[in-house]
Amino acid sequence: MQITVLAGGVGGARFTRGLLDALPPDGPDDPPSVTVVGNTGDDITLVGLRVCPDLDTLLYTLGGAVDEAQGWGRAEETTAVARELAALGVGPEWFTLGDRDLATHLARTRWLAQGLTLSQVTERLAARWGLPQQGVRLLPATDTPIETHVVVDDEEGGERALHFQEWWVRHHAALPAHRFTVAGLAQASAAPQVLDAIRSADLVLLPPSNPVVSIGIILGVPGVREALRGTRAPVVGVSPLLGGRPVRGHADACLRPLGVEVSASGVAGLYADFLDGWLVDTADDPGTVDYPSGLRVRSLDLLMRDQEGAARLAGAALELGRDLLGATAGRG
Ligand code: FO1
Repeated sequence: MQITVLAGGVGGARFTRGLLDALPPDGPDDPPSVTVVGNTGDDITLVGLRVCPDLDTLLYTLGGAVDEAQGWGRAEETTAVARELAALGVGPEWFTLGDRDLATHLARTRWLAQGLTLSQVTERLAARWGLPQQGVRLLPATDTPIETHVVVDDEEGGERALHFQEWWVRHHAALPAHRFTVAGLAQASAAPQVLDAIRSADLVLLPPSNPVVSIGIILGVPGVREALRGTRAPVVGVSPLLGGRPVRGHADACLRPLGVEVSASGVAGLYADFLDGWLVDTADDPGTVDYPSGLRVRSLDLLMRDQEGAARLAGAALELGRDLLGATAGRG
């Protein structure tokens, strides 16, 4: 079974790990294969190094090396280099690059400088973290460098653009965003295998990642939205909002500037042109909430409290996908 997942950072990584736990054991003739298309709009160049936070969160989480409490960065991390850089007054103090994490950025930057594409770099990093052995292929949404910027008020009554990470980490998304722009997106093309992974999938899944700055960026890569509209695979998503609130992060602060209702239904509307199934929390049960017509909505406890919870949620997404495939027609 070929499954393609469009993922952002922490929520996307935890869901994908749950998916691998929930998939039936490898059928000898049909080993599951999961292609994860990772958001690269969070990417930032710091102290001359290319940092890809969502790709690294996926690598570390699926590779069993993530700091579980934070959801990003390495377990057992140390910060000797970051402290030395701070003493030297180098690099923003609001974004900490741990010692082990730095090796990833040094290797990626070195390989990019040698002419490898981001896809090729990511393939090498995925091999180091044993993703192929799990039947997982990790692709950046595009090999073209892109960066999400957030337009906020400046002090003179005008506007200024912040790198997404500065808005998200330094300001905790508290500066009201007028809009989001993605430098480089217009010139970007989907990374090799991305569009094919969507078109030839048996199932496409959208984890509870941020619909604007994670999933939304992937959808903005030319060709992706058309591929989602055209794929024969059911497209099943998981609401990132429970009762109108994000579980973590600041999806609400991202939806408001777009004038999108901060709700499971509002987010479904953002995906309505390609979405077939939608998992929502019991607080947003379709019996009490209206959803776009034609959408198969199912409600359950959406919270991924731990790895087992993520597997349960991913299992529900798989089941909804199977029902949509008609494999078990007749079940409600
Ligand atoms: N998030 C923070 O809140 N503070 C940090 O200092 C920080 C550093 C960092 C370094 C590498 C990396 O891959 C991620 C890092 N993050 C940090 C998380 C990052 O902002 C988020 O993972 C995503 O970019 C948003 O989903």
